[in-house]
Amino acid sequence: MLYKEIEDLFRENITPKSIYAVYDCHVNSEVVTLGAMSVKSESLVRHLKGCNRAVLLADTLGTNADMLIRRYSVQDMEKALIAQNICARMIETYLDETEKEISTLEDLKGLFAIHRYSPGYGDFSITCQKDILKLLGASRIGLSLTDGFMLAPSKSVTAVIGFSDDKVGNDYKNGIIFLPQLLMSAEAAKSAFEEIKLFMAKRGKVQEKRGKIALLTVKGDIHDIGKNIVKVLLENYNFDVVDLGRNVEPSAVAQTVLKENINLVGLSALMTTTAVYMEETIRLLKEIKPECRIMVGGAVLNKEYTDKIGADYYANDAMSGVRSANDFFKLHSCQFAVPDIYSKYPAK
Ligand code: B12
Repeated sequence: MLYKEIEDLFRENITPKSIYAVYDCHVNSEVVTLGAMSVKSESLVRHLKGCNRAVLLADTLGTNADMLIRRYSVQDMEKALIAQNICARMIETYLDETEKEISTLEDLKGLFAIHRYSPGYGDFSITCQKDILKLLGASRIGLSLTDGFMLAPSKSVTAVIGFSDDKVGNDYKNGIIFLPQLLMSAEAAKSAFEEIKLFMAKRGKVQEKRGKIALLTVKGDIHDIGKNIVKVLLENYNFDVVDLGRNVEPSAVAQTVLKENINLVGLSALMTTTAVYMEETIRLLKEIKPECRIMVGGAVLNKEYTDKIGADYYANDAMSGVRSANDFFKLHSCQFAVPDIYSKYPAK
């Protein structure tokens, strides 16, 4: 009863306001850029990876909420605590409503939202509130900052919402679906693409392949779940994938690359003990076909290590692999002549 009474009082007296804007989102290995704002934050980079658009938003319950809480704090501590709780719930509900409104924007049509992320989460510094408020012109809804970078009025929230065209990838990242569903959706998408290809072939519209890629798990390693996901996605994006399987000798990779005139190779390694064979494979490929580029992935790797062993692209998930392949084939015309030396590197 008391709860309801206080809640009604807040509903009658508060005037929630929100302000938001859509920006192009650029994410490199260290920095996220949204409009005129650049943020160096590992956790934000991880969160927004794969997003091409992002929304900055600020919501507030307004000054009356603070005033009522202050009044209760002086008169009755129990009521003050209930009021705090009601406001926390109200601002979350209001944020959800704002988010619904944002998802209908014409600029974001066909894109899927990643859950909102606020300054103070991970290493996304609260000092960034200053830039967010400035960019949004948030003084128009009465928002300002204290010296300690806290929002005033206090029942206010700023956040970033990333948008990308990869629904399944987003849901996996958000913990809504897990590995089995990821694999099932990859298979479902593959079947759908097969149907589309058949349909187009019947109508005489065979889609041209976007480039040939050799893909494999390196010598000594039999883990191929990740590699297979990468394969399905690359094929779905119309790349021609030559799958060499798992536990593949460096010389066998070299032979295929020369024989099929392949200029992009994807290597997977899941164990520290097999990462060394990744290095060996890269060394051999650079020796026999210097123009060949190598993208690598697998849970044990990181960018620092893969730079050291001479990889050209590092992908921590399958979609990043697709993006690397896109970048590569955009940059390079792949009409290289077939060299005649592949017979020198027979598979063992
Ligand atoms: C499933 C699994 C197995 C399965 C493999 C089945 C299969 N067909 O792949 C089985 C049971 C056979 C197995 C065996 C072994 N395993 Co195992 N295995 C795992 C496990 C649980 C999951 C790996 C996985 O599939 N992840 C899911 C996929 C989707 O993720 P991913 O491979 O990283 O791929 C993603 C990205 O990395 C990226 N990616 C990956 N490759 C590439 C390539 C390119 C080009 C690109 C662009 C992107 C990309 O995209 C993918 C999709 O987003 C891991 C533990 C873990 N949680 O990682 C241990 C793990 C990898 N296994 C391990 C070990 C030690 C072994 C064994 C040696 C155990 C044993 N004593 O027998 C053997 C290996 C035998 C051998 N010679 O290879 C260790 C490795 C430790 C280390 N740091 O070296 C791990 C880390 C477990 C542990 N914590 O100890 N394993």
